[in-house]
Amino acid sequence: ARIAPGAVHVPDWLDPALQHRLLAACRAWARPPAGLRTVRTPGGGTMTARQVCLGLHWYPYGYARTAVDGDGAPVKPFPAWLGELGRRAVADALGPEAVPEAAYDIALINFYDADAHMGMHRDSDEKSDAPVVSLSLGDTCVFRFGNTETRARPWTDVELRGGDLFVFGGPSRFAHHGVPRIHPGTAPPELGLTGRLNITLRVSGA
Ligand code: MD3
Ligand code: FE
Repeated sequence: ARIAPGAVHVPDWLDPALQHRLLAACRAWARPPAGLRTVRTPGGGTMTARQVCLGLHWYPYGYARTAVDGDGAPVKPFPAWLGELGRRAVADALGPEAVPEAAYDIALINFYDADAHMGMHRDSDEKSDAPVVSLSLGDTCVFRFGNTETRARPWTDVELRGGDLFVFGGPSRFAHHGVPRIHPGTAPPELGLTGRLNITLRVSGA
C-alpha cells in the first residue's frame, strides 16, 4: 500500500525461510566485536532500542568506520547478498526505475524489547537520496510516518508486522518517523524471536 508519495508498505514480503535467515544473521552480527550496543545521545541519554551497524557505524549524528559508542572495534562488513535483497525490495515496492545506481552499503539493525520505542526523527546523515529499505521481524509495532517539515502532526500510524517491507524514497526519504510502541507477544511463534527487530538498508553516498 502507498502511504505517501515514495513510501510503500508491502506486508508479508519476507517469506519464512528469509525471515529465519535474516534472524540468524542478525544474531551473529549482534555478537562482539562491534556487536549490539546501547546508543548514547548527545544530551547524555540513551535510546531504548539497541543497535548494531554493518558497513558504517551510526552514532548521533554521523557515521564512522569503528563502533565509536560501542567497543571501538571496526564495524562488520556489509554483505553483498544484503545489498541484492535491498535492490529487489526497491524494485518490488517502487519499480525498477527507482533502484539506485549506487550500491547499498550500510545496514542499521534495531532490536526492540516490549518497552522500547523510537522518537520522531529524520534520517539525514546519508549523503544520498537513495530509498531506505526497512525489513521487520518479530513483534508487531506501531510505526508513525510524519511529514518532512516538523516532528509534529500530521502523521499516519501504520502497524508493521514481522515479515513486512517498507520502502521510503522520493519525497518521503526525509520525512519524520518513529516507533511509538511495540505490541509484545505478537511475533510469529515459529520464528523464535522475542521482541522486534528492524533492518534498514541505506546508501551512504560516501
Ligand atoms: C522513513 N528505524 O533506523 S523503520 C531508523 O523500526 C528507524 O527501527 C525504525 O527509524 C525502526 O532510523 C523505523 C522505517 C524507516 C526507516 C528509515 C527511514 C522509515 C524511514 C528513513 C527515511 C524515511
Ligand atoms: Fe529513522
